[in-house]
Amino acid sequence: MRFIHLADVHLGAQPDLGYPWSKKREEQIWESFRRVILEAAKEKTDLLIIAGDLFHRQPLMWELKEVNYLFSTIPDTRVVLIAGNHDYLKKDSAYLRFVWNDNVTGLWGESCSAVYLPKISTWVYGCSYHQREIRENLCRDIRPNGKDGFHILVGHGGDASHSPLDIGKLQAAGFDYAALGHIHKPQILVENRIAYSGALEPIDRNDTGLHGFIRGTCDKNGTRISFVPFAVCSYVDLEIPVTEDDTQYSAEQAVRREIECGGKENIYKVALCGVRSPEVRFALERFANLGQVIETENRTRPGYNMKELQTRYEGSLIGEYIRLYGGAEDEVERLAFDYGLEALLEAEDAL
Ligand SMILES: [Mn+2]
Repeated sequence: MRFIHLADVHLGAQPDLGYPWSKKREEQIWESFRRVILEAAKEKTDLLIIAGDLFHRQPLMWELKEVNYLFSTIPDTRVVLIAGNHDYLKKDSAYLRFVWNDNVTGLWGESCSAVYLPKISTWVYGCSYHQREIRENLCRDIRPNGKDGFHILVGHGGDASHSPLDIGKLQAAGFDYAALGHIHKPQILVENRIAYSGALEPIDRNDTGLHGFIRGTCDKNGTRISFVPFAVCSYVDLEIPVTEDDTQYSAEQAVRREIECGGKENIYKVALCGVRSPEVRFALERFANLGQVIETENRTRPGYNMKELQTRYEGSLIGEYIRLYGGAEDEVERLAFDYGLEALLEAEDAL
């Protein structure tokens, strides 16, 4: 039995609102979902599991129609989905009114229930959010029913206000596989047994690293899973080391080069680090125009020659300042010291 485990697609999300690429990102999320369906068709996937937050908010009727159309293109794949905290089942949720294709099952109950899929001898267990927050562990008491077939649990949550999980107990429950959603970073918690697929596409700048889905099989030898990178875009922490030889233009060139290598489709958080020449000024806003740059930060230190300064300014306010505060080891204190020294030297220059 071959399955694909997805979660946190967040259709309808508009990442990085206000940035020029926001609309494109919104479309990429839909497009990646469509590509997964094509992938399921190509791989002849038996079961597509969607572990919550398929939508970023309450789904609209036209959105469900689009999703259901895509499901109708894979009639031999059984689709099982639950609602998460973002697309939770409000009283009048369109999820409940919608008439789904034959191959689609929503586990909409507030507590765990199971559906049996005879063609693939598989039981799928799960429940849905009926409110934004759930403080008890929804999976606590659920066990495989002991009948023949594979037993798969679908769950959403894992933090204090969203169904906190007990991984040890979940493992002891004895499911062939637990397909989890809510945490956007993909992670295999127990090898071949319990995993977060992570968000299909990263949804905001905190979702750094690779994103995609989990592909797996269940057979008489057990369960095998692997993570499949699939997203078209990543948020990348880009650290640019500078030296005392660097200037604004040379640093810009380094950023350009890194973005070229890393992929222009990605979104970058640029941080300059290292020791800069005290005479160099970095205009951070200029780095934002070199690609899809969402953050810029200057973490460099000015490379003052302390000994030389102290000798030159001995007996003056600057010399005294260096003597008193120059030994700061804490990062924040050092930064404060640098600012102070810079201000004093500038004032000195202005005299
Ligand atoms: Mn969630």
